[in-house]
Amino acid sequence: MPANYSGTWDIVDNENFEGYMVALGIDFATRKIAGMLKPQKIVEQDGDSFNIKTLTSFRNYTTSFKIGEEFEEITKGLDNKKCQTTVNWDNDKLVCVQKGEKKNRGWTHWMEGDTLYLRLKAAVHYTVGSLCQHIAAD
Ligand code: VL7
Repeated sequence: MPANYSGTWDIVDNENFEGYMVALGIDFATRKIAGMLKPQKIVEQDGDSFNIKTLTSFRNYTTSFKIGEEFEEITKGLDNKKCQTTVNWDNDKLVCVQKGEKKNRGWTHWMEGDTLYLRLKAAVHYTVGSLCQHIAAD
């Protein structure tokens, strides 16, 4: 049985979000707005099938994938890039690789107790960790 990430999660803290956005080439004005946001995540999971929504008052972003199946991801409303994306299990961690223009791009989700974590990375020198809190299960 894989881990179950389903639920509604409120991000309570971001670490180096600015550095991650710089690595993606996001312009100054957009970074200032985005840096203030505390997105909410809604994860719908059916075994190895996922739908992850990241919601804010500014922009929303949705990804759907099946574990181990590469798909074309357009990071619309973020840095608007095309990636060949694959998500796999690493034990109970969700590990995403986003192949494309930016090197070393991807993210990892894991859970500790009632807390969901997300680390996003792009390029080599910039990482962002988002600390999220589990607020309600489906
Ligand atoms: C993606 C933001 C910053 C541009 C707008 C800010 C809007 C919210 O990849 C993500 O989640 C994965 C794992 O849960 C599933 O898709 C989150 C948000 C990172 C990157 C770029 C700033 C413009 C922020 C939509």
